[in-house]
Amino acid sequence: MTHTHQRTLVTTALPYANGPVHLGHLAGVYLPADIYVRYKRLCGHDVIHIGGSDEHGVPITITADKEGISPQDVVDRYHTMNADAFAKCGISFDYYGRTSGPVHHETAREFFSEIEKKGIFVKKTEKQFFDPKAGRFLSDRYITGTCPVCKTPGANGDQCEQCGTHLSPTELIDPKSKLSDATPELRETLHWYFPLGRYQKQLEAFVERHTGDWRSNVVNYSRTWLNQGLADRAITRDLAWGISLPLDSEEAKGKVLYVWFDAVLGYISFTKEWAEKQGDAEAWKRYWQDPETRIINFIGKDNVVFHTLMFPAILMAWNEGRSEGRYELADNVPASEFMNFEGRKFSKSRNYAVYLGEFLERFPADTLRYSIAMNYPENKDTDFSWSDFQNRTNGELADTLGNFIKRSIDFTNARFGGEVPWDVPDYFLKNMDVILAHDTEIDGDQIFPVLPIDEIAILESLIDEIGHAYEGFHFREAVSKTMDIARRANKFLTQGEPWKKIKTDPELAGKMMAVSLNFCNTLSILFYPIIPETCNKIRSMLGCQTIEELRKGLKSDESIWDMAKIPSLRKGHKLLGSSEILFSKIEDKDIEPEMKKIEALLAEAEQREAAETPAPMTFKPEITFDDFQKIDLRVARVIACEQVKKANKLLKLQLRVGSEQRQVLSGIAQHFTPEQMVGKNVVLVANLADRTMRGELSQGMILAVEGADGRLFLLEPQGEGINGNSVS
Ligand code: B3M
Ligand code: ZN
Repeated sequence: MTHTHQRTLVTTALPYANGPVHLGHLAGVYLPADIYVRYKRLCGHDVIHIGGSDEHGVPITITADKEGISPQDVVDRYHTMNADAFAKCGISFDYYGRTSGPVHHETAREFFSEIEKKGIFVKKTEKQFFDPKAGRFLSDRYITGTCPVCKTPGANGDQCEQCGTHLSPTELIDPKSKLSDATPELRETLHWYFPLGRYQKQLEAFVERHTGDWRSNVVNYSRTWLNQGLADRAITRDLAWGISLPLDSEEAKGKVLYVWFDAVLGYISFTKEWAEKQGDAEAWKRYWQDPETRIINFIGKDNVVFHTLMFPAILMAWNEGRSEGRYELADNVPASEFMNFEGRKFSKSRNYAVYLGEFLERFPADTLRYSIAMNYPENKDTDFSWSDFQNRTNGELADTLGNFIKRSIDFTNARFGGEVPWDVPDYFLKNMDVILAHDTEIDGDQIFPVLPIDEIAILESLIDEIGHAYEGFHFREAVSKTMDIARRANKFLTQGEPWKKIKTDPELAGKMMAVSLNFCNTLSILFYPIIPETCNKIRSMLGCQTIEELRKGLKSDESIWDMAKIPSLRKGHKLLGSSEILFSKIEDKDIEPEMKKIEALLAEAEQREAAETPAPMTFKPEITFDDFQKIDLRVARVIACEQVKKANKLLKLQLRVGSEQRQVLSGIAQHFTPEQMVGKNVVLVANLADRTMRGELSQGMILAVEGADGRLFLLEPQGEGINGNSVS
């Protein structure tokens, strides 16, 4: 594994201070990042975790208007709420900043000035609605009117909620300002645009360089944008809330930076604030301007292009023509998929969410951290549920881990005077498989029970595997392998039955307890990234320092992680002498009110969906039966499939249609991999004129239907002996 001893800067997407963070945010971004940095700290690596609140943007001003308070009040409320919830959840930020703070305003303006000075921005005048009463330009969301499509009043400037049509505010009939009820006027306004296209080549090279080590979703989203060609993006807004432009000119008046332009720079501002707090104001440069540092941006999939294209482009613009003070680009952008809850997407606007702070008022953080880590949406959306939470807490945390630790400690306290009764040989933990599987002798004694060999792996290599999984951001793999070790330890104790052996062979029972206690110590290290509070409780019962105390006493490159591989509790080591229950079980009655609440939310959502009259159906003009008969639809089978080079939407399919073979190009590459396609039955329009796309011949098309959230479903006929037959 390369890189492991380098300096690492971890950032997490800055949640808008416009609402409480929910479990979906935690699962996709903050928990994995925290697990990662805790793992790195255990290893003794130089790592910091920088996060904070995104406190600008139009939705915050809308909330403020709705509640009749100032935007500052809104962000103060949610910044505090979210920082508290994260702290309660054990998310160990080295710094949690705010984009409304002075250091950030200064940093963002410095970037703007630098890019302005170099003449990189493009200025363009456009017509935009202006509220003459309020004296303000209006963003789309501030305009309402009658929908031009379904004629319903109260449509928004960007979309009609009644019929779902996407609108631009100028299309509304009888537009009104939401601020004052005035009829808005179109006025000319000037905006600064960032010419992303200027960095097209550099950005392509950047994405290319990381293809292979970045997740495929990250590469794919970025490529889709790159392939369309990068356009100019407006980076200023006519808005009263945000970072005003560092220009005195008349034309810059009343304008602020577009929220995404400033938000990504928050990572840098907050690192500066962190450095200041360390008493080493220049320290931030080690993390941002040293090629030896790895920068990792944890985000959700909806934020990918801002981090792989826009943020890097801003840094490229800064770096242009500079030999000093150059910023480094991210090494990895681990973007998560989404974690759903009880089968549905979290949605703040639809009020379908379980909020982190509220959750932690009822259940301990570690139970949540563990259950969510096991549901980490690495490559696909996952689903979390109350029953999942209950089962994992009761079965894995309480019955397996908790039970093993408590029995080991209680039995030692009761029968061995609270002391480790034996010196476990160093090689022991490393060679568990051999020892446990073969009833092998240690020091001449046949001591341990036989376990089936496939149940046991070599502990040291298992610990290394877990470390590799963390380094590769494979959190579910790491966590489940960690629980496997607890399972093995528990089995060792359960099947070894020292409580029986103590009557016939107390020395053997003592050896078994010494092994178990060292397992407890090992687990208190290995589980630390996932359930830190519990691990320190275990360590206290074992009479050991907390992980944080232990870290303080070590040199920076000494690895606590590696200490999990050796039995460090020697003979005579004194335990605390008492124990506590680590996880209380979750009874049905504990989660029943929560389930009821979810049911109510689901019912509400369904009602809302039913109430939203679907868009009026518009069908194509009538055709005759003879017209229909002209279309030759056939069942075909995909026998080979590949991605079309340089066309990330297109798959090239080879189809078997009865005795013939056809080649068809289909724009489904973002929905299906070539591997998924091979072997499928599809419906082929067999008599469509040939076409050439991207220099490749396409002989027909295959049928599919779009579902919710833009998902695509193929028509896949089922049945024996249907290949080549016509569909009618
Ligand atoms: N606040 C969007 C979001 O919360 C945005 C992220 C900023 S990261 C610099 O999804
Ligand atoms: Zn409408």
